Amino acid sequence: MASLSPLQRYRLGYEPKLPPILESPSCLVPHPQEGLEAINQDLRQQFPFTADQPVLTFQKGEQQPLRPLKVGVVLSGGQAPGGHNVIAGLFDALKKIHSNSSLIGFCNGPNGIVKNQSIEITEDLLALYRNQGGFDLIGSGRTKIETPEQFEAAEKTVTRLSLDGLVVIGGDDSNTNAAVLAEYFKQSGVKTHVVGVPKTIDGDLKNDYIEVSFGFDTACKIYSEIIGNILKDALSAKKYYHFIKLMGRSASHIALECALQTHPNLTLISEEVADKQLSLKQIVGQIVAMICSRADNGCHYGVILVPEGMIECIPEVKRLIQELNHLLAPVLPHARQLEQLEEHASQLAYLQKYLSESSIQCLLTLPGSIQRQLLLDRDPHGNVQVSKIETERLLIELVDQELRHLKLQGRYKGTFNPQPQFCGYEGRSGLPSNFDCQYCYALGHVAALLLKAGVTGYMSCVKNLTQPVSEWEALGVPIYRMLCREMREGKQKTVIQKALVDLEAAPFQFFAQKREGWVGEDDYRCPGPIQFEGAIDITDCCPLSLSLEKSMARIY
Ligand code: FBP
Repeated sequence: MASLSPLQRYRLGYEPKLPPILESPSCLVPHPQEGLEAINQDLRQQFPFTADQPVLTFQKGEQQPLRPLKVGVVLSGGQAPGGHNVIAGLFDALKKIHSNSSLIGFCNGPNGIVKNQSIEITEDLLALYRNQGGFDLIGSGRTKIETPEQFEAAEKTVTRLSLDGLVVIGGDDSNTNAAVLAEYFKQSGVKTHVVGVPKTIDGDLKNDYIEVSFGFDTACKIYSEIIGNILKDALSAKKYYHFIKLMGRSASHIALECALQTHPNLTLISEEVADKQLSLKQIVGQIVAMICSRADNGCHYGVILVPEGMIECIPEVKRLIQELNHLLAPVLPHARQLEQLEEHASQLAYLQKYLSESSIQCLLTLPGSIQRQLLLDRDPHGNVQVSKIETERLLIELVDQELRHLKLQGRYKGTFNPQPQFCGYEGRSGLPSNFDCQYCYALGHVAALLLKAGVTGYMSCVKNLTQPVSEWEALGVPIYRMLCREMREGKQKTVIQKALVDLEAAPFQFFAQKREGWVGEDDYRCPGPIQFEGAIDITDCCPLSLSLEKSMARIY
């Protein structure tokens, strides 16, 4: 464990509030308004043991004599602030169930389950991680348990450790994996029950039962602080255009929330790009139009937010990426042959033989540095690493070209000094906001209580999050109910569908009403750093987009 700053040390002592139903002895009962009619018949065959289960809610109950539980926990995927508090909530709830309960942490993600690498999480160890950011207590990883050998290895591990339960803290893929693992253990007669917890800063694990995934709130608050500061700097210096790329692999929830928090001059939303089928030229045209209209008013500065996943939503780039992924798959010889060609021009000539005319045209319009990223920066499956493409630099280069062109024609008289920025990893491991500390602590409790009740294949859920913690509701929801069949990489797969920004819903509609004003008005807003002490509407507030969804944003 590294040294702690005074604030980190202070936060160790923070006591997250719990909804009253999780404080007192409780029992689980089927949710009165939730029947089984929503069950998807196609999926039922894949989940014969865990399909027909009800949504569960909590009721006050009698304290029963209980036995100790031995539970494993794993962190899966990218970091999200609050992960340590899920573990703390789980640990504290297990100890309340029985003081001899124990918690085993699997190291470095699901691979720790496959390889049986684990540590016991004790009170002393956990005491150094309460309310802290990061996933460094046990680490995380992106391995998926999918092959028959991996399933067998997982079974061996949980059996050898004699686990009553396994808690999987992860995003859509990891929770799908949790449902499959629950079914596999049940079919194999293994006693270990599996419960999932919804995590991802991207905010795209969201449905009727999950109002927001944990980590989204803190990450957006960290990014919004940075953006607010940049806006102030832009307004003071009046000389730079900042192009800020924001994390969010598929959905633009982060970009939308940050735009609502800070009011930059232009925010691109991937879902709108996809919906309107905007070409790269049209997107560049929008930015150029904004810069020209501001220049007409004597403003040669501004801020533009760009979601990380947007590049894949631009129709012609999407087609190009799909063709490249197909062509450069490891089973084919092209990737190796391409790497052997030293000259970039020879690589382009090679590709010309295999890519469609429109994709070659698209590739040639991109700056050389982006072309190289598309061709060489690939994951082990041969796929383009979309999140690594520097979209902010791509836009800067294309906007610059267009402005030079307009200048030559005498249609633009401004100066364009661009600054690229990326808000990414710094948002994933910061000190969690009070909202995430409390939400995660409650999620950990719900996970423990679901395991105590002996159910499997469930997701820990907490709702009514725009209200004070005392009014939060706890639920156990069969993960199965969130699953669907979807085509991914040319194959039918069982997945939890990613929740993209809904262009009809209140957060986007509100943004759409306001954004025209933000182009010229400099209505910049500085949320400042996350506050842990002070007025509760500043310290404990939830994401603005969530408040808007529930139509109760007071801020505007
Ligand atoms: P999860 O969906 O696993 O929570 O991760 C999300 C994310 O932070 C994305 O926003 C980003 O594109 C990606 O992880 C980066 O992944 P990596 O850590 O592998 O660079």
